[in-house]
Amino acid sequence: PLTRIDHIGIACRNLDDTVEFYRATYGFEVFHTEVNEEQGVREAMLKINSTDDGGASYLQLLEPTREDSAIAKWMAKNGEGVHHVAFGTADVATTTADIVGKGVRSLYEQPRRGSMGSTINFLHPKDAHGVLVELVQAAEGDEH
Ligand code: CMX
Ligand code: CO
Repeated sequence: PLTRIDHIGIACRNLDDTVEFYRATYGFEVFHTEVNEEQGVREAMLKINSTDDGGASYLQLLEPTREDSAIAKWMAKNGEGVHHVAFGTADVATTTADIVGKGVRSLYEQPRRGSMGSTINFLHPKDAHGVLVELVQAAEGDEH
């Protein structure tokens, strides 16, 4: 089952400027930063709250690292803004298979690496009422 909003993914042109906006405007601090070359992003995770499944909810600020990345292509069309919604699960492979069984396409055959050692998959926005959905299994022992 899906048990939390794990994060909301927000595309931005300049990560440092956007991090500073979220700090100065809302008081949200950076919890973690990393580069994910496979996804073509430099990202900052801002922790918003813990969740009752033992996990947490974050904002994920995403700056593209290359022009052919999903985020760069999306921003070329849409500009900055909300890019995807991520739901948390204890078992991303099983949850993805369950949802694929309901007729929704996943983007990957096998889960890939996400933020903070998590494993992730995505659901196609055209099968999900226009929302790109990410499914996230937190790293082992990484329940906050
Ligand atoms: N939300 C909603 N709809 C979206 C979308 C999004 N984020 N991205 C694309 N779409 C829609 C487009 O508007 C388009 O619709 P129309 O055909 O009606 O115009 C359709 O989906 C196809 O879009 P496209 O621009 O042609 O883009 P692609 O098909 O090449 O890629 C997608 C779309 C979802 C397959 C690609 O972005 C992808 O593989 N995403 C998963 C990986 C990812 O997003 N990584 C970055 C985040 C990493 C992280 O969270 O850790
Ligand atoms: Co994400």
